[in-house]
Amino acid sequence: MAQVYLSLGSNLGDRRATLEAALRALEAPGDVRITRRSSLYETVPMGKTDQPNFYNLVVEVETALSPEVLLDRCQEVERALGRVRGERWGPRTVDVDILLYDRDMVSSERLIVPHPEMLRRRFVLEPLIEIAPDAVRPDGTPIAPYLAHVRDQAVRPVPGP
Ligand code: GSY
Repeated sequence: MAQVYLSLGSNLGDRRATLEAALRALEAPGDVRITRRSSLYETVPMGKTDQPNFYNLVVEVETALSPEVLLDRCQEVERALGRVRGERWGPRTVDVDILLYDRDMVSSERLIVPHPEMLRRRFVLEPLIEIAPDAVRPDGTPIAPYLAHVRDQAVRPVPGP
């Protein structure tokens, strides 16, 4: 079993309900099990800024799936919940990204792990460090100190339902 961190984000429709549905759709007995989940954060959009705020969270999963097959699962969930791959940085019903897959490095046409943008994004680092304060990059470098460089990006925990 591999230990994997996934980042989820939504900025269209009922963002909380969409993320809950995505988490349910990701899990399947014997191949993906969510072992930890972060709080929900409301975050200011990065990239294209004139779009609604996102809700973001990070989950830790245990999986028997290879990175590529896990990517297939993530993309199936995005499609099932209505994401149409259009504008690159535009609004999306749900986005599911693989951040870390054990301490493996993956570089294929479809997938790069660790996620190449993760260390520059507070909407990823804040929830990741909440659930995995000791997370490291494949070379063993701790990830938590990177948070200090992105504190200017606005994120706030969303109060419970
Ligand atoms: O890559 C994920 C989609 N995305 C997000 C996001 O999830 N949250 C925030 N705050 N900005 C984003 N820009 C993009 S693209």
